Amino acid sequence: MIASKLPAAIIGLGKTGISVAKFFKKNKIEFKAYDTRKDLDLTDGIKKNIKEENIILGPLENKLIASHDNFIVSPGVCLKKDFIEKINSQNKNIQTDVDIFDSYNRKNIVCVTGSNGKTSVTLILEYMLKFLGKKVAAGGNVGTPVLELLYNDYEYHILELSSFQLEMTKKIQCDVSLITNITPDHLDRHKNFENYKKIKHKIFLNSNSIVINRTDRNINVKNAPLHYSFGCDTAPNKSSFGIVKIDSTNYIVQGSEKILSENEIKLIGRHNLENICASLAVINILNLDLEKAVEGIKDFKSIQHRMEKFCEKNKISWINDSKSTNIESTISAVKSISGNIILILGGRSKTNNYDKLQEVLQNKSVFLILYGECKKLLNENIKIKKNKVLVEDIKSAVDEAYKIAKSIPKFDEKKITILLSPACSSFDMYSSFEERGDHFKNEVLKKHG
Ligand code: UMA
Repeated sequence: MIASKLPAAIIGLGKTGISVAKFFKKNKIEFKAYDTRKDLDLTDGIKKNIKEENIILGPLENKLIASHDNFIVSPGVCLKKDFIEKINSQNKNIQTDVDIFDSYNRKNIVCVTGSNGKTSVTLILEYMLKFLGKKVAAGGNVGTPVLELLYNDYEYHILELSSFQLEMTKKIQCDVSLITNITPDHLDRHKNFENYKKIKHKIFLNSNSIVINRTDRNINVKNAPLHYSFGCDTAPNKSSFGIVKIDSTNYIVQGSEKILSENEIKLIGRHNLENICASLAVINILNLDLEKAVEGIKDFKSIQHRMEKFCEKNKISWINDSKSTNIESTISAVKSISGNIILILGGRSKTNNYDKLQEVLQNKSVFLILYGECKKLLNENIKIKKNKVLVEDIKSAVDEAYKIAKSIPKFDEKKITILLSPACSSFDMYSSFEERGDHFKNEVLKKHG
């Protein structure tokens, strides 16, 4: 795994870096730990796993780089950083926690990536496998660093891998891999869409079999190994899954056979039907009990921060979809709701082009509340003339949303949904989308729950 007399260097002391330090400590591998943030608070997790004399904060100088052969880099560290260029120019070995996981040859590994829906598919798969009585764990971008999975004997490992994690990972051998969909995201880091697509496709490189979204033209697979497919259209054969609408009800089909109706599940939205299709394709390829997995998913409730209906009172439903940090994800959220929608958008913008979102909003009964760093940009770019308010923060957005909901005339029988689906990242005010979602839920429950 680490073949060198010099200590390894861990870069980044967030969740990933701490998990690598813990793993090295357990396996008696010498290391030093770096974080380029000079004022980093040494958390309990850091102090517990790393001796203070082995922690170096601030810029990573050439002299320090020369004292290591192996660098284990956290996903938040970008390839363009000058110290990464220096490490490469000194021909040192850069790897990730996923590479270390790979070197342990675990069995039954499913890798999931995609611009949207990857966490949902990961959690749905974990749930289905548990329902089937398997010992399973999910890790990676979903929140538990992959190395944490090595401390138990799991039968199945579901790894959610983001483009950040795939970028510097050399190899991940898996049984099944899956890309949910690809739309432009994180282009500030990955330079352009072509490069982003290439990074996502790395997930297929060492996979025994793959699951393809046949309706996404950004996913290209030549000479695919054994593959099954899913999509939001009809399913072409028995090894594929799709969605058909019959008498205004959506059904999941396997080939031509209806296997699940949207009315039988608790998850909201057509995009979640697609996520279930993708997961069932994996269950099928793994040769597991598909019928039982379908039964199991009927009880699966919403996932935190993803179309999470957490409060319903006085005919008003509150939904936390803080995980929607790009336009496509917010579009799916809005499309999945009927009736009056009070939509909270805002945060740190990733683009100047909101045309596609505007198009969808124009066909809906929607009130917009724009908050945060990019509220003015959104206001200029989403040209719905009325029903739009600008506020400073989430707290004011909650108050404003409630006021608007109350002002909708009683004779309007349509249901009212207040939806936080920001289409932007949370980094203007929060350290993560989870923190933003939790704040939103707290504000709502404090006042209106
Ligand atoms: N750091 C440096 N130098 C740099 C950049 C960062 O030293 O140039 C340091 C920071 O100061 C900080 C640490 O690195 O102390 C943070 O590391 P990190 O950003 O890699 O974050 P982790 O805490 O290790 O969490 C990462 C993922 N974060 C990112 O990819 C940004 C988590 O995904 C993931 O759950 C976790 O590993 C476990 O695998 C979060 C995420 O935001 C949910 N993902 C993005 C997304 O979903 O859009 C990709």
